[in-house]
Amino acid sequence: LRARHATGKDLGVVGSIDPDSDASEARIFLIDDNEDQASRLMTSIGDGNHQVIHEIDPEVALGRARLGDFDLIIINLSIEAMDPLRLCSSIRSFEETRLTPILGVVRVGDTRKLVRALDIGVNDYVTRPVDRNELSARIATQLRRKRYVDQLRSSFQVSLEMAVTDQLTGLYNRRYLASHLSAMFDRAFWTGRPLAVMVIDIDHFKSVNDVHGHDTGDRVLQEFADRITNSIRGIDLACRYGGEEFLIAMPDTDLAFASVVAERLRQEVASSKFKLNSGRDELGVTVSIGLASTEDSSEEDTAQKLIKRADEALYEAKNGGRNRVIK
Ligand code: GH3
Ligand code: MG
Ligand code: MG
Ligand code: MG
Repeated sequence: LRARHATGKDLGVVGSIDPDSDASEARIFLIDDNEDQASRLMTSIGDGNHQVIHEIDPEVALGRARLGDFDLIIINLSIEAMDPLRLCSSIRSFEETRLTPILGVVRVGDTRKLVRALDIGVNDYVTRPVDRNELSARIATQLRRKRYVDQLRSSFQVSLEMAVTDQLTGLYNRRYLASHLSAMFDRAFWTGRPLAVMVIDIDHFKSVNDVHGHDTGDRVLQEFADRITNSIRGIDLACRYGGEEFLIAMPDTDLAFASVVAERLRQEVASSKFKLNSGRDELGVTVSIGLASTEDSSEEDTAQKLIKRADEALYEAKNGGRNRVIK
């Protein structure tokens, strides 16, 4: 399954989650204000293909941790230049490092500090003197966990986007519109700033399918969706409302301005042909557009009624001969 977001971003293939995927070549950030201990640790970590970056100054480390995109942060819990627990809790609180595993290095017997560190969100620890094999094993475990969380987050993100996206065109789907239009409508009502709705239907689209085939029809829908995306603002919400019917909700837009946008889109579609089979053929397409806005809303108006009024205007545009905008 592939999906395109309204911005044209490719969402990629929805991957399966593999917690055992290769755990080598991680970026590890070591925060330790003791040069000798740090270099001993670096040698101990040194066997994997990991890239280890050491920072001796904890204050500087705070900034670097946020920017470094690290897979694991190892902190010497005996640092003196800063309270190590404050360092850990800061790293936990930053958005960029909220989920980055932290491995503490503690002195044997420093149980009180260890308990507090674990409480703050340090994921695991090793005691000094550090056993090389134990360190490797604990690093591997944290890296595996990190990869698992990353994969889980990105596939969740993809699922979320797919649930609100129309697969063919990459525009939002009707479900997304349903969940957002009421809020846009309410906001227009409370702010007193108009919300305009544009319903667009491709003219004689059935004959595009009949003459050129369903695949060509699909490509026309995709190109038309791209033209819509290029002609609206970031705050506008464009969705595929039905088969060859699209809806654009435009906040802070009165009927007069919506007409200008609609007329520009109608003309753009009518005047520049759609390219088929990589440019060898071209197809002329026209659209009919119906408009409505909250300017002429009464008290009992709703988002659904607003769409209905735009639909009625569209119906008029069709009856009037198509390739036109009616408000
Ligand atoms: P009108 O000017 O009155 O809108 O005529 P029309 O032919 O566009 O309208 P009609 O509702 O009769 O036909 C719409 C067609 O759109 C029929 C349907 O097969 C086609 N269609 C709907 N969804 C898709 C799709 O996802 N892909 C393709 N290729 N065609 C689709
Ligand atoms: Mg129709
Ligand atoms: Mg149509
Ligand atoms: Mg239709």
